Amino acid sequence: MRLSRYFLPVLKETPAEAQIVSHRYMLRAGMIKQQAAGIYSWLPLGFKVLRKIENIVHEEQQRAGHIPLLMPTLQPADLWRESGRYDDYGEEMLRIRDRHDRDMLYGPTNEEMITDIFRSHVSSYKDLPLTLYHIQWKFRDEIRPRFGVMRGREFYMKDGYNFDLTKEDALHAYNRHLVSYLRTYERMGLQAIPMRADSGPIGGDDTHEFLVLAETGESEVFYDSAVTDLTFGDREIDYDSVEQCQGVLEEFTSKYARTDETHDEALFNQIPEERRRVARGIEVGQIFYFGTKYSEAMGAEVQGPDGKKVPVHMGSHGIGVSRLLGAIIEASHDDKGIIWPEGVTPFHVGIVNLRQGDEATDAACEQLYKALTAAGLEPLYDDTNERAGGKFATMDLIGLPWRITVGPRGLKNGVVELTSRRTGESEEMSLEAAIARVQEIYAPHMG
Ligand code: P5A
Repeated sequence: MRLSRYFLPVLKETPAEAQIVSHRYMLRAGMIKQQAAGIYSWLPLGFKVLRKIENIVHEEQQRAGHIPLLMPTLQPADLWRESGRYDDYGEEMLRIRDRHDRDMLYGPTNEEMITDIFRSHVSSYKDLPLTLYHIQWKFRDEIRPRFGVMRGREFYMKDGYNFDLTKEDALHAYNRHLVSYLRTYERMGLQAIPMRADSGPIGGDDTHEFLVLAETGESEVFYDSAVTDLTFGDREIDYDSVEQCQGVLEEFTSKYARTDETHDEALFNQIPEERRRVARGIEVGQIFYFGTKYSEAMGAEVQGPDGKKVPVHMGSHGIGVSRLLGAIIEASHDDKGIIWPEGVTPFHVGIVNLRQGDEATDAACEQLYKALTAAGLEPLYDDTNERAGGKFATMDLIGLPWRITVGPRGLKNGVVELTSRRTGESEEMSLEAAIARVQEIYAPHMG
């Protein structure tokens, strides 16, 4: 993309309403625009990152064997009357009446609707196990929407639902989700720690939240510092293997890590003092096992091997896709702006032309731009007439992890400069070497 033809409405001033760094940078970098409290337009740069995150979530869900579909944002109230949650959900539910006076709502989650789909089409245990998921907008009329996309009213969520014949099978689905979430967050450059949590209005006893440690996080968390040494890495997991998934779950959840809702001071105090941590975290996902709560209420039954009808065991699993943008920025920024991890960056590399209009410099930038594009990478070429300082400031703000700077002086010596946004370190090299280096950096992130 050439910056002169892009739509990147960066702000010079820091917007007064933004209290935390991710919100400030998302507004300043022209990624989002607030349209009403907790409701945002996603401007091109923000939309690009949202799509990258969404794609990683899709890939990892499907790797784990989960099947995508798409349910609507608007739902009939009657489904929620069946589960009993229409009244329970309270003020957070946005209730709408259509022209025929029918009660509708903007879905805050989809347990009821997916259960309805299931009971309409599945009647035998032979069709199990089954996990369906979608990535769709949700609405929760939060009492205090704040921190930009972090606590929105309209927000983008991946929500998945498993249907199993037995509790054991459903617990395997739970474990499988935990494993696939670990992998999903790591691909985004995030460490998200699974913590024992409280199930709230979704219900059930078994639940873990995934938290990214950040001072601005809304949740207070308590953990054994040993959990932060764990990484999923590039291990290959057979998601059908009960033992393997169980093994990973035990590895990642056997150390103490809890949110304030489930915190147990006596247990916490058994950890050696130097490893006890009290911190804050951002909840980027949550998984639940709730058994037959919805299937019994809504008549989602299958015929078992003995011919008898039984309600299915279910769980649900959510990832805060739009919230993740805020969480990643909270975890990765400096005082100049965002520092995107390679896995989610909106453009792979920025090209800064130090002397727009200089024939040799323009030609070298064009050559770079074309070669990077041909290699399947997406460069953002600042071909505007802005002075060099302004170009650098914009690149630093929008946070592309790599920048290639091209100027007449370097070109005379046959070099351009490759700079890491994270370390600030620069290296001079030939144009060809810079292209090869950027390709090499992104090789692990290309599909
Ligand atoms: C699991 C999927 C559920 O709703 N039902 C379907 C279950 N879980 S949850 O924990 O309530 O939400 C899942 C994730 O969505 C994100 N989230 C939000 N993001 C932005 N703004 C909000 N107001 C908001 N509320 C929830 C969180 O990341 C949460 O973990």
